[in-house]
Amino acid sequence: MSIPKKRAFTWLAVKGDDATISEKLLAAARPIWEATVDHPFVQEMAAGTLSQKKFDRWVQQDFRFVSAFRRFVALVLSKTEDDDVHTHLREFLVAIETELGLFRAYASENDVPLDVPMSPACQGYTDFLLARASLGAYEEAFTALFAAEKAYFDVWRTVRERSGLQGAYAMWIENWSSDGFSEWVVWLASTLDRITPNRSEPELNELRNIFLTVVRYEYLFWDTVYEGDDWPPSTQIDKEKAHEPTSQSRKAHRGTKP
Ligand code: MP5
Repeated sequence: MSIPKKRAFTWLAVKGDDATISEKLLAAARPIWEATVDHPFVQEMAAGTLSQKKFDRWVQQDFRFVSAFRRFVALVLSKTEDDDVHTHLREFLVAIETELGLFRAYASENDVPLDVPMSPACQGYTDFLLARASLGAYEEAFTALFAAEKAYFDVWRTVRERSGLQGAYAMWIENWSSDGFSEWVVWLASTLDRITPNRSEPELNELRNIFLTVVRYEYLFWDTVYEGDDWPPSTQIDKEKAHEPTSQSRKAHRGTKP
């Protein structure tokens, strides 16, 4: 790719002219990325000190996220006839169903309701993804997919590097930090690089904006489940519905998890 000497967007030069698009996007997002993989939720999960309440809030919101995310993935798939992309995204959609099964099993075992409203962050994030995949170009939607998956992998890989595969969260850590998931994320990066050659600076800048927005939402997602940020009480529609598992319904499981 030839880049004009006088650049309007300095991020293109972050890693030198021979860097791939995926490398440049990651370099542009580095400060938010570092804050995300070092978020207190991640630190406490790795240390085994994360409260059950916060973990369950993550289960609830991630279940809602993933349920919407599969529609996003299906929209990305609908934008291309690339055989390799079809093969990978179809397999990914099957894996997502398995993942939703893990959430359902945990929720039923621990009496954690899954029919909770999305938090403002989760709502904004999934709406952003669905809008990009509905209205944006294929490359834009694919950039958002790469960002979301890579961000999740790096968070869980960080937890794994710090804590190993042990304790109450081992199954969850393994799910998003396995070698298989690592290969999937590498494939996403190389496919993004393959489908975005010779882009103009305005087009690259749009990909950058999408990438950074997804990364910001990833940070916000962790922050929200950690802090318990919800819609302000006066804006809640169904005040009867508990957003969190009731202490009554949790009884016997408490002692076994952090
Ligand atoms: C993913 C996720 C990864 N589960 N949750 C958030 C907030 N971001 C990314 O998606 P998947 O389908 O679990 O790989």
